[in-house]
Amino acid sequence: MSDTLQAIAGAFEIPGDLRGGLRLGSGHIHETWVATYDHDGSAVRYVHQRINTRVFRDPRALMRNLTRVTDHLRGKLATRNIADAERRCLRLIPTREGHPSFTGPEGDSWRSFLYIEGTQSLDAIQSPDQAHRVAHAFGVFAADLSDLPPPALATTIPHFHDLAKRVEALASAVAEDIRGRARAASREIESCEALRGRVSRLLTEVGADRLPRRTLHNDCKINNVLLDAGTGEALCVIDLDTVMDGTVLCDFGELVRTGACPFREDETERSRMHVDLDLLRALARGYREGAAALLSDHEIDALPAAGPALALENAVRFLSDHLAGDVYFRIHREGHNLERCRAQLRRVELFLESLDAIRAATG
Ligand code: GN1
Ligand code: MG
Repeated sequence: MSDTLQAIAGAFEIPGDLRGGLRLGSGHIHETWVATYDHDGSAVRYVHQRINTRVFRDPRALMRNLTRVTDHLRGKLATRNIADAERRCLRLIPTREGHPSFTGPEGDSWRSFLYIEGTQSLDAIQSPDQAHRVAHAFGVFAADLSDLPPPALATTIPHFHDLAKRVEALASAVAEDIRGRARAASREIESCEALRGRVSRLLTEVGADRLPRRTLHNDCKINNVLLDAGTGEALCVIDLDTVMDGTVLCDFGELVRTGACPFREDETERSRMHVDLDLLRALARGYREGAAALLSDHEIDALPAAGPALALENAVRFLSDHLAGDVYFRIHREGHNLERCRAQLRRVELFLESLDAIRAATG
């Protein structure tokens, strides 16, 4: 077991002794462990996470947001009289001093959650029914947060979904080219530019800059919902770090980028890349039904622009990070961020090619 884990285990309000821990590998940002504790002879599992403070510069503000959001969601569950409410909302475990996070020996920030047993998350959607469930969970999440009492949540990452700023950052990364990678990525750099023009026109058409701003999840990747491993029911929305002010395009865009394109985020085989309109239709129906009366006609009409916009935003971000030397997204091999970028650029093209069908599927 890692010494790191051993060192922080005692800091949290967790009864029993640490027995072991496993590193979870799929997130791009934080470092996550699942740890087992022996509590009077029974095994209880917790999640420990080292917060990436290069990405989240103010971990205290981040944790204040999380506390408010999970308290609010738990209040909603209480009014619904649901038997297994504990499996439907993340439970933060405070430190022994009563703080939501712990500063470790190296000055790093840690937080802990109760592990929700008997659940799984999906890296690929298998059926329209699954798509509907996942999207519905994010829709309900948005509706539930629509009456979060003021003040507004802290902005955990400034300009997170600001495409113009992301494009500017790419231009700087190209100009600086600190790893000498720009030449070999010239095709992708050009594609980003060309697609940016088309996506911007689409965003103007749907009046994206006039969309209402709401408290939204902002990172609705399909694997950010836990499903019951037995019944497949969508139980709990996770990864609440970017819950803050946003527009419906950010939520729905991430949903369709990850849920309607049934291939890996870093797929390299072009023939596998396609958009599944049945899945997209199910995602739209699920999100709209979950959000119920929340969305205005303007927001619903804007949904077709979401996929192209968010796929492009991610392409630009992956490419910038590739050029900057892979300092933001965790990579698993050389050139990984460039591969991710290419697969996002292909998503943008596919979405743009299917725009009429997408309009029909989201309306
Ligand atoms: C990151 O943390 P994770 O893996 O759910 C990123 C998202 C990107 C996504 C691309 C805080 O999400 O914005 O869309 O990777 N999160 C942050 O897969 O930057
Ligand atoms: Mg995330």
